[in-house]
Amino acid sequence: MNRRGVLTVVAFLVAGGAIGSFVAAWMHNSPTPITAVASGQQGADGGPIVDIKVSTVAAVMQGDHPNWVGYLPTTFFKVPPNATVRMTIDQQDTPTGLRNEYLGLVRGTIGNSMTVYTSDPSAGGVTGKTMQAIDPTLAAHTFSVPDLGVNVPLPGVDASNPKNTDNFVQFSFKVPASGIYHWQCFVPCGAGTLYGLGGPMQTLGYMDGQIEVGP
Ligand SMILES: [Cu+2]
Repeated sequence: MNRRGVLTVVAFLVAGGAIGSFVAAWMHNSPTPITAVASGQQGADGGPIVDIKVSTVAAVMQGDHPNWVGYLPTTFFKVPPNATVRMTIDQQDTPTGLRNEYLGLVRGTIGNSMTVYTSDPSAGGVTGKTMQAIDPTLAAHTFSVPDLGVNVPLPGVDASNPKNTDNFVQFSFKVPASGIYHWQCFVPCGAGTLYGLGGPMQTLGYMDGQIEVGP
């Protein structure tokens, strides 16, 4: 092979390597997760009880898509093995409604129930309402982990009631000893996209996330 042939081969190899490493870096790039906060309490099975607090908002107002609906601060969670994860979701969005009414049922949480508060329960002095289902047309989002059988419909705020700016939804669910579990919203809340299922509904960090179980 002449010198020119060798240089051509080398140029192809260098370009291929650069493209490959770019693709690998892009595919393996995931945001920093929220690390669940230890409560010091133990569940009935002896596993730790940990807390995760997130908000659902109509527009995230940051990043690449400030107008998209999303869970804040992120949808990536890290929790310890065999934990009972106690979620508190500050739900601030109005209803869109579910297409599949079955998802209006609370399933897979401790007691197959959730507790809904009209103000932050961590501030105290507020009594929650324990619920096992909501009217499917009133769902703003869901928190659903199909592999763990978890589905929680999050009631939308009442836009006609200026006092109802937040619904705080609290529930707990168990995770196994290890693994990565995908979670997502099942309300077609991606306004302006085909059937409401595009954009934020298809994108990790908005209406899709993952729960990493590990030490
Ligand atoms: Cu949603």
